[in-house]
Amino acid sequence: MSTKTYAGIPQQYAALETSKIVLIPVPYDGTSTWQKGADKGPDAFLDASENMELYDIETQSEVYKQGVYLADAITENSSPEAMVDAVHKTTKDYIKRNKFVTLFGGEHSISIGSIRAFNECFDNLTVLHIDAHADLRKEYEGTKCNHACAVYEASQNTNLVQVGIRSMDIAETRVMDEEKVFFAHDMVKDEYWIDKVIEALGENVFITFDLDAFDPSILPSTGTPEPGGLLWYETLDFLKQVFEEKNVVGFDIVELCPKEDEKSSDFVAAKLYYKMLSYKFEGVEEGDDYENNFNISIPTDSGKKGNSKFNTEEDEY
Ligand SMILES: [Mn+2]
Repeated sequence: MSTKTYAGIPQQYAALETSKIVLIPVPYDGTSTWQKGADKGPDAFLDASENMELYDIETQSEVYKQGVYLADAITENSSPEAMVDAVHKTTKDYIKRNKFVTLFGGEHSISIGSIRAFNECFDNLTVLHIDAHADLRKEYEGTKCNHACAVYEASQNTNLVQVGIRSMDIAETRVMDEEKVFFAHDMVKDEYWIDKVIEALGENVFITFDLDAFDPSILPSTGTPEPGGLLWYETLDFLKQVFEEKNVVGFDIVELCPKEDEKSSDFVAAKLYYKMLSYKFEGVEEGDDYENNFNISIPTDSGKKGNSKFNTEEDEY
């Protein structure tokens, strides 16, 4: 077993039993269509994280002390479907261990598995999809598990809210719910876009963050960059409000495609991840218990609301 820890944090903050947070790397790049290299994303992200300072000035916190367990990377790549199944199973396992589960890709197809797991574990799930691309194709190049299909399933069975979109195929307009899509060209002219997005979200929110949502000027190292994206501080403002006002149940970050001579993108990804954790655990003491409340609405035998700790009867996986 590797002794490597997330961001090089001391082992005492990295054990599975005591960590509130789990990080699952998914170095998968099986279906990307243009620039390859998203499989190198997790390692570049982890390297940058090790070189990052771990005191967050804004929240005055050191969120790593809540415990971050670095799970074994998911390396299943025999087919896109097998990879999605592996992500789904592993994600669900850690949710059931009462962890705050996060994933780092890999290309966006990994999110089909993570969203499926969260949707099974949390009621009325909203998927907040931050991306340059709509990713609403039902099938692409012979599989439903292509990166271009990342949120099609979510569009059918969750409250899908899409933010930062500026590239799509005309066929996707038939699937898209325009009421819940925030196009980049509208956002730039609307000072209230953050409030409007938050209004569209339900209580339980899973965030899937494709790094190409950022403007290529601040994050060029991604497979399919698109001009006109989000900048750093507006993204943080937005995320901070989402974490404050909603119950964010987990998140994934995907599509870092690192380049040897361009390290700043790796650091943007590392910092984004750490910021999201810092917002999630703002005001939580190290010694406080963490309860992810998965499936809390499923009645127990006594008819009361279930406590996730005792809600393991559907362990068929
Ligand atoms: Mn994208």
